[in-house]
Amino acid sequence: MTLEYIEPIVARDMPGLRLALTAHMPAPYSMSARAILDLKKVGYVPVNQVAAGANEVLQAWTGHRNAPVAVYENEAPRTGWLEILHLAERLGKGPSLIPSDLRERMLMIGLINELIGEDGWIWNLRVLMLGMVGPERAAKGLKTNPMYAQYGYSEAAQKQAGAKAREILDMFTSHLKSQRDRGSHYVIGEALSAADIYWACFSLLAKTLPADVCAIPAGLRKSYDLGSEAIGGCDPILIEQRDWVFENHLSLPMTF
Ligand SMILES: N[C@@H](CCC(=O)N[C@@H](CS)C(=O)NCC(=O)O)C(=O)O
Repeated sequence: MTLEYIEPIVARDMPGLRLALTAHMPAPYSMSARAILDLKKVGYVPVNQVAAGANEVLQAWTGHRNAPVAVYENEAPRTGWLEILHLAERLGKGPSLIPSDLRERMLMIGLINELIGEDGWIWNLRVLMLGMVGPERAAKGLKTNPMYAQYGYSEAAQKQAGAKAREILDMFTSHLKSQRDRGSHYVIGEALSAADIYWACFSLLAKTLPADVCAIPAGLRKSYDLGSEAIGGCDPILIEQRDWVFENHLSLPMTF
């Protein structure tokens, strides 16, 4: 089952929440924004963003070329995971995905930021993957594919990317192990939080899901797998964790 994406030219004049998504692939920033909104039972109109495309109309409407972009009524467009999470909390219902305990909240925000924020695990993994085509093609990419410049690719960045990504993933692994030792199956404290959802969605970059539950386009699957291998794979606890979250709090197969 695929999602029905509305073109930006139509969506910009619609009311309510419009959510630009990298269409037809399990792009984790987009998938996680959807997962958070779905869990909070917030409806939205999926809007088409073309991966690596110029996305002129989206850019003119929202000021952003990439995804996700959440536009609620006539409010300013939101693109960061934390602002989209806060919007979901404001518009949605059910238990909060943000811990009420201050220390847990700080830990959750810091941890998610390390995993998916700028210069975090996924950011560096992406730099690594963009460079996997070799320096010559990557140099060409800097001129022809907006993702290279937008996501900080350079030969120098690529050289450091693997170690930076590894360090963060190792930190997350030891954090998860200490949670299990404390008897909790959740990433933060003893309840479901946004950290569980982000990890599940982004875990595809640690290990892809089987084709029957996630029909990733072949090229993208290869690139995700090679990226993960390049930093030495991941501890099984990270995969057990995401499988458990999918089983208990999210649903499969993934649709996109
Ligand atoms: N705005 C996000 C980052 C979004 C992002 O990295 N999006 C990527 C991954 S889904 C994307 O749109 N890629 C396709 C493209 O750049 O065309 C943030 O600040 O956390």
